Amino acid sequence: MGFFQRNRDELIGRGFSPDRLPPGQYFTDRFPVLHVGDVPSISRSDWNLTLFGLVAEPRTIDFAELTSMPTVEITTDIHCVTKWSKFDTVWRGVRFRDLVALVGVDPAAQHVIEHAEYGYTTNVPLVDCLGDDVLVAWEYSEPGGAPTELTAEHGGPVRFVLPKLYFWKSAKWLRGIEFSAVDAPGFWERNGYHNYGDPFREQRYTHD
Ligand SMILES: Nc1nc2c(c(=O)[nH]1)N[C@H]1C(S)=C(S)[C@@H](COP(=O)(O)O)O[C@H]1N2
Ligand SMILES: [Mo]
Repeated sequence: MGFFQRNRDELIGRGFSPDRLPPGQYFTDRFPVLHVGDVPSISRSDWNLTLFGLVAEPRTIDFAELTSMPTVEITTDIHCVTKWSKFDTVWRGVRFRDLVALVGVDPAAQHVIEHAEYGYTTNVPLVDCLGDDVLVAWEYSEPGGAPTELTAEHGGPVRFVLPKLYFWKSAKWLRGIEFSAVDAPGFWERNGYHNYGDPFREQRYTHD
C-alpha cells in the first residue's frame, strides 16, 4: 500500500470524511511554508493596501482602517498544489466582498489581480471572491485555537485567503487588489500552473 492510500486511511481513522481531501492530495498536520523569494518584513504600521483598477475611486487603506471593518473568523481546509492539504485552519480578517463594497467596483470588472510585496501576483475571477470564506486576513490559528498575529513567513501582516482554489491563489504579503475587465495571469499562472486551480478538479497545470 502506498503513501497516499495510507494517508487517506489515517484520515478516515481520525474521523474525517475523505471527501474533504481532493484527488492527489495528502493531509498533514504541519503548516509548510511555501513561496518564491525572501520573506519581506513589513510592520503593521508601515503596511497598506491599495484597491485600484475598475473602481469608482481608488483607495489605499492602512492596517487600522482594515481592522476597523467588520471582522470574521473562518475555519477552512487549504490545499497546496505541491500536494499537501491542511484541515480546519482558522483565519480572522475582513471579507473580501466588504472591500468590494468599500470602493464601488464597476460591473465590467470580472477579474481580481492580487498584488503582493516584490511583485508576486495571482489572478482569480471576481465571482469566486465574493463568498463568505474569502478573506483579507491578519490572524491565524492552528485547528481549534484562537487566532493570533499572522507570522511573516505565512504572509503577515496581511494575506489573501481563498480556500476553494489551490493556495497559490492566496497571496501572502498582500499590498494591492486590482479589479480588471481583462484577465492577467500571475506568477505561477505564467509559469505552467492552471489559470483557475480548482483542487477538486485537480487543475494543477495549464492544460489539466
Ligand atoms: N506573495 C506570495 N504569496 C504566495 C506565494 C508566493 O510565492 N508569494 N506562494 C503561494 C503558495 S504556492 C502557497 S501553497 C501558499 C503557501 O502559504 P504558506 O506558506 O502560509 O503555507 O502561499 C501562496 N502565496
Ligand atoms: Mo502552493
